[in-house]
Amino acid sequence: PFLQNVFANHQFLHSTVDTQFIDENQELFNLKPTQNRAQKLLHYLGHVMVNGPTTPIPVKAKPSSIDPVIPPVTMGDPPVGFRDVLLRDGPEGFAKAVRAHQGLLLMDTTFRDAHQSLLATRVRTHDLKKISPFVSHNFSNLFSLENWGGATFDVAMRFLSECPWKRLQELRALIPNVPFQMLLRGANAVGYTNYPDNAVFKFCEVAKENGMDIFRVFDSLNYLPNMLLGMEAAGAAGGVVEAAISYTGDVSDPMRQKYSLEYYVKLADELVKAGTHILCIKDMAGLLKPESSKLLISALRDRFPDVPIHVHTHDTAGAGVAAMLACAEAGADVVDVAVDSMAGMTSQPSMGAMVACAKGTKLDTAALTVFDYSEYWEVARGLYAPFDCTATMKSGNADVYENEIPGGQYTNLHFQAHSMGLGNKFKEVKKAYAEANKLLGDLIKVTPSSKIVGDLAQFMVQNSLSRAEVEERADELSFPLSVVEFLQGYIGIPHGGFPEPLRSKVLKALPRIEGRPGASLPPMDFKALEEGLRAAHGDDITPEDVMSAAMYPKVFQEFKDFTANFGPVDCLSTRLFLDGPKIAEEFEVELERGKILHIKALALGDLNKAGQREVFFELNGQLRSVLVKDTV
Ligand code: 3PY
Ligand code: ZN
Repeated sequence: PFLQNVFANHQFLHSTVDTQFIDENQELFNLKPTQNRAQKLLHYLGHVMVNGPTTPIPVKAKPSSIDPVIPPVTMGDPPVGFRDVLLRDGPEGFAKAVRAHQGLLLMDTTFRDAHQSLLATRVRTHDLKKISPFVSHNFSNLFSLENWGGATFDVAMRFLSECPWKRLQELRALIPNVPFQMLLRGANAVGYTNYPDNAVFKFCEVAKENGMDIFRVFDSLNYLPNMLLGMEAAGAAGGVVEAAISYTGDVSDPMRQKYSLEYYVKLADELVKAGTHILCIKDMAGLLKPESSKLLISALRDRFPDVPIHVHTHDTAGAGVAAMLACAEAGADVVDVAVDSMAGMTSQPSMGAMVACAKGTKLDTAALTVFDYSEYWEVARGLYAPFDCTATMKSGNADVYENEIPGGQYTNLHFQAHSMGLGNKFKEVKKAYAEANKLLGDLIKVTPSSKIVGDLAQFMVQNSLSRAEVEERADELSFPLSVVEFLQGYIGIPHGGFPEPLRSKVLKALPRIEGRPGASLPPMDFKALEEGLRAAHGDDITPEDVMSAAMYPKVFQEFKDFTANFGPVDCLSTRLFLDGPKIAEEFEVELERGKILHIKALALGDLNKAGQREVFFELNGQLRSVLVKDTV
């Protein structure tokens, strides 16, 4: 590499080389990082070849050996999109333009919720980037592309060993014209628990600086003070505020009065009063039916004629397209879909189906090149076979109207139940989930309240406890910590208050938080956090890193340690990342634009006395080897 740098040097090639040459061309010595990164990646590949992937694999399946074909993209700048409107007119002008738009607008969830629901959130930046220019050129009439937040922040670092901020930056550079949308868990930001207020504000500020546009803000209990905090944080950052009411129950069922039409309209009143730019109904479990959609959305439309309404759902029962069409007919401006090959079941309803159903009506979505996009994802999805829920889940299920389990959690619980090897376990868990929900007072169930109900359900199944038994023996049972903390008030106050006498029986003398949990948390000291990170990981800590550590201190540290050891694994193709190369396979890895490594896997050595294997590669024509401990 040193000689390559020398020979590529313009002055070396074209002028006299004297002793000044070295002084003036210090970049010739920029060798170590590249060499280090390359060697570290060989170490990673060797490790995967010997021990299998570092990320846990829920399904015994290999990534497909077929690479997705990237559909051609026209030359030149992408067409003008809604992001151009947003940049020109600001959030209020953007909201006006959305409201004034003729026809139905779509948000594409393929980059976030669809794979969170179907593929355990495992889709990597590598595969998102490849299709991004196509999205920018062919989907400029999307309302937005949901590509960040929710579980993706945590999973990027924890399981994919990649930086979530880098994903955002790279996608932003490739898609300048379509608004980006993220899911913000209100006072829980992108985590599972309440953070100090200044952490939520700072998080939104850094997200906006990195290219985020629209912040869908929800709270897992629809607890208004938490929602207002998230909305303020997103608004102060200059983002579009999309306050989301999490939907549960059934407004068309007179027997389900806890979450009635009045309840939703009253909450919407508060959110509109607080200045939300867009109002969202977040149907995380896919409970909206055509009739309830009509009732709810027309009530909101009548009450707020000027506020854009956006509806999110999951297709778990299979009625997603019907429900979203009913929402649109009742006056919703935007509905959520995922591209066909990443749609259905616990994901969003199909984009292609929605486009076709709306075509030629007043809801027409205008031409979208869905089929090429779907083809890409159909093949790309095969790379994620080790995480694909369809390995065990063969269809959706209308029993979701009874258990009300959110899409992503439905898939997770299904995986878990099947990994226990008992065919009927899932049925039992679902029944227990519904019972646990009743025990806790019939909650809104979405991250993290859904995890609390899920934990209680698992606890009931493991200990063969019925709802009546839990109620009776509440003062002597060792409940999961998440349940105890919920009852203490750690995530806020549920609609209708805490369940009694259960709460008193469980908590006894334990402290209770009054009001909004974040209000009693001391502010986070970012300066001290940054200094600690510099001491631990060196000086190249960025403001984005500080936010990652603020959200997930341990996960961030493990991610940094992993990268120090194994290099930038996000540069590897998904097959290499998950499965490593085959012997004699030759491939290229682009470390950064123009910096390409040519690698060939040569051989796997025998086990030595220290329990290691030597793995041999050719790197840019030179023989290299790494020693890997065999832990299998
Ligand atoms: C999340 O919080 O990640 C969700 O997708 C909730 O629906
Ligand atoms: Zn969702």
